[in-house]
Amino acid sequence: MLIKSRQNNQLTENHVTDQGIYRQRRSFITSAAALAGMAAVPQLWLPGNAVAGARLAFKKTGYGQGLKPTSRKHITTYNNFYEFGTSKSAPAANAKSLKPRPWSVAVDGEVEKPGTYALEDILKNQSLEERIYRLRCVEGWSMVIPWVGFPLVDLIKRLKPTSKAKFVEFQTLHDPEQMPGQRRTVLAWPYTEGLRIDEAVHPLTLLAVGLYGEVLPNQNGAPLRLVVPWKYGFKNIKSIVRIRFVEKQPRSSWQAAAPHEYGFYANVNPQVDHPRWSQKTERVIGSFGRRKTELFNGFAEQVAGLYRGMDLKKNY
Ligand SMILES: Nc1nc2c(c(=O)[nH]1)N[C@H]1C(S)=C(S)[C@@H](COP(=O)(O)O)O[C@H]1N2
Ligand SMILES: [Mo]
Repeated sequence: MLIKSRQNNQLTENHVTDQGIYRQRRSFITSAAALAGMAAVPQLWLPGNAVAGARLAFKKTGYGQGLKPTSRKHITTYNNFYEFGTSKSAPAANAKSLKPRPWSVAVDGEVEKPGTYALEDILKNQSLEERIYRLRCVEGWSMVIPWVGFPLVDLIKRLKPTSKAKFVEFQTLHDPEQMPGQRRTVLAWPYTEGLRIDEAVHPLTLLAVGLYGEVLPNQNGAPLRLVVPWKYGFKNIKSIVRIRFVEKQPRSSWQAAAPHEYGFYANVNPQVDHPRWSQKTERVIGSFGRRKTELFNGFAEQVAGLYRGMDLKKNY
């Protein structure tokens, strides 16, 4: 995959500083590892003041190797993030007011290690990887995004949910100062999503902190957002500040807004239409034409077992 380098006129002082320090630190890590006679472990470089555009260290994976990533331009300017307005261009235009650092995530509910975790602590010793996944929006379009993140299960294991934890609920920041779109009640804020616990610990499920090898731009859900590649885009909740382990199925913001249109499961399924439009095909952002939508967005082999015996038309 080609990572387009940032043009000089787009570089801010912060970028230069971050990247300079990053390079120094990288060479230090590499030589220290060499001294110790070990292979260099991919290290995370995400200091408290990292800004969008700072490079991340990550390992490549085989996920999505055959897919052609959508351009960085499209990924970062064609967004759904209603906290910054309801048009596709609004998040890129308005998300500068979000301050993704310092950041913390509150963890509560049915869990042995509740508490408020600083982003740095969540990411400490956590190796990052790149996975290329197709994001299929329920509105009928898709794009291919090279995410940088880590499996949600890594965090869940550290938090130790109790046996009563059957679901995980996620919430986005609620702060109209930083998120001016929240002054209008287009959705019930904070944006809320949920997964069944077995979906949450599935190895495909990611927490993303970057894309195209760099710290997440605000409009894509900085500093931490969920990516569940076999579900419609709206499950991929952005800018997460709270994770709750619960016994009962949470109600997502979209379910609350229009329960007949948006279900809890929201699995990508060309055979189950949205009440107002077909889900059989999708428009590919950044190119002409459409493609056939795949069951579970192409991951049927890996996830169909989670839904064995369930009526997918009822559990949409
Ligand atoms: N907090 C929050 N998360 C959100 C949304 C939102 O409006 N608010 N939109 C969702 C929808 S509908 C989609 S398609 C994806 C889009 O992610 P992207 O802009 O990074 O491509 O984010 C999802 N996560
Ligand atoms: Mo979406």
